[in-house]
Amino acid sequence: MAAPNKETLLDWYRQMVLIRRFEERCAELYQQGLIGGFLHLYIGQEATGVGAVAALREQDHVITAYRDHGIALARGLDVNALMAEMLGKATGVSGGKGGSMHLANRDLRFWGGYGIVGGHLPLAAGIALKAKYNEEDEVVLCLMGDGATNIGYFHESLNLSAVWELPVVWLVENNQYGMGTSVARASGATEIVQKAMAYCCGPDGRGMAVGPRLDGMDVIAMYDGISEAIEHARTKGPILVESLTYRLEGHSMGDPQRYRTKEEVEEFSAAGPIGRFRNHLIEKYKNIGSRLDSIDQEVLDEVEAAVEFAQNSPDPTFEDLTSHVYVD
Ligand SMILES: Cc1ncc(C[n+]2csc(CCOP(=O)(O)OP(=O)(O)O)c2C)c(N)n1
Ligand SMILES: [Mg+2]
Repeated sequence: MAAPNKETLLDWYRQMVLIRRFEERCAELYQQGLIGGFLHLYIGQEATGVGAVAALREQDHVITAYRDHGIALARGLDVNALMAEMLGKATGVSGGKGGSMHLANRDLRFWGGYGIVGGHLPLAAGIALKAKYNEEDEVVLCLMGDGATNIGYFHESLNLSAVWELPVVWLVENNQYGMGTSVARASGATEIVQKAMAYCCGPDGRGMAVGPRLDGMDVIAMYDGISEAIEHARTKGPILVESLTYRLEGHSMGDPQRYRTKEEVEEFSAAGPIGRFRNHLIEKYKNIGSRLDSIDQEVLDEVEAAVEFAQNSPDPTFEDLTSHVYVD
């Protein structure tokens, strides 16, 4: 695994800032009533998504839950088409019919966001089974929340991936809460990687690898850890990895957040992934400040252009809305 060079690091910085600004703008549009349904922000978790997705090769697959904007942006989906999807426009990545929780792009092998907690895990196992069956060199990265690890689908999917030695990286984004419930109140094991132990020790060494607990606020640590996990999945089979991260906003818009203190949020905010990476870059490269400032400005302009594109886009027609619903 080659160490990322300066341009790669700057690109990761750009991606993290893009996710942050894109979502801040989405929150405003939601409050103006221009985005409907639910809106779950990824703010605070950017380093996990950007570092993990950067480790994927073009032929690999990625799938996640409803907190999916950051993964979509990191996988390189078109910013205009993503914003258009948020606004339910015909030019959106899912034709305006999915919205925030159902971003996807088949060409980029991003199989989407899913609203049923744990519901996409069997799909991830299925994609991995297809790759294995066809002897294709492809790995599936399946992201999920800590809450999803208490769901039956989690255990069924982990079990099958171990039995069939599927090329899948199960990545738990432990942001410490599932809605308003802390991990300690909902999960028997609070070190979530330990749940892989139940599927680790099959005959002939077959089974799930108990992966590392990664610093999910450090994009480089995420890239390194997931790169190794992908190599493991390619050559040996499934692995469960945990990212320790934090959601800085509410579960979704309008969450009064009575389950945690302002001080706790402020503490994590001060050690947030973007500021931390910015400081790292400033320490590592002399005179990079102006480069970072211009990236910040370019991203702001890009997001504003995407909002304009989305607002000027047509709504889906009646025919659009009634297509892909029933088989003719
Ligand atoms: C099967 C199912 N049960 C309950 C819900 C309601 N629900 C939506 S999100 C959520 C919390 C999930 O938490 P976690 O997996 O940690 O993801 P996070 O929101 O923290 O990213 C719950 C219980 C649901 N969508 N699906
Ligand atoms: Mg969670």
